[in-house]
Amino acid sequence: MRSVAFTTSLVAVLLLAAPLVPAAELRASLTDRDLVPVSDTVLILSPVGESRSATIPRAASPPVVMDQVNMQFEPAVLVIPQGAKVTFPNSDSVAHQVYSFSPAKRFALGLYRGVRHAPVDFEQPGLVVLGCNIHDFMIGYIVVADSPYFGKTNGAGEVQITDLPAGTYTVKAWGPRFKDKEARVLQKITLRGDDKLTLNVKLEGSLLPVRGVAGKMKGLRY
Ligand SMILES: [Cu+2]
Repeated sequence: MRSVAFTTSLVAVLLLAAPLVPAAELRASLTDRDLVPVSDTVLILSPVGESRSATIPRAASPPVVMDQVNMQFEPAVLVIPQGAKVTFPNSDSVAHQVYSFSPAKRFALGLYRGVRHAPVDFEQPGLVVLGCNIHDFMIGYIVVADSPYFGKTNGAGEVQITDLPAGTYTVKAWGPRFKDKEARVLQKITLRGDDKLTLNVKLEGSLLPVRGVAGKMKGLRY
């Protein structure tokens, strides 16, 4: 009887403690070598070694949206976890024909307006470059992350990633200004408990000039 009572109270303590499990967070700020903020850039924290077991199980979640507005993909850069589904509604009055030839996901959606196609599965991590067969200038990016821990820099080049389990992570980045299609490994970090880590990263090497893929077409109307 004593052991049952002990077990019961231990369970109660664990339940009470559950909401208090510490989680770490990372704030990062990305600039180019001229200290210009690098926006619309995805940061992925991939657990390393034993830390991989900290990865939360893949849960079925509603499809993420990659819209088409004013003949641009919206958002221009979308980051999703591996296994996520994406819908590609067309909010324009003209029809689009969305496709990708990227190794991480080849697909093509027949010419359409509105919501006509079923969500697309993204099972392989990597970069998926989107185009439209009708409008060559349309370009969008889906980054399929090999980890549920990611974020995207805002206009000031800043990103915050919260609820990180303790562990060691490889920090990787990819954005439209990168010349490679592979995410660039920035560094390894180890987070304990409720660490709050700040990284100020100056991306070495040359990046494509700032113009903004979406910005290029600003003002164009049809
Ligand atoms: Cu189009």
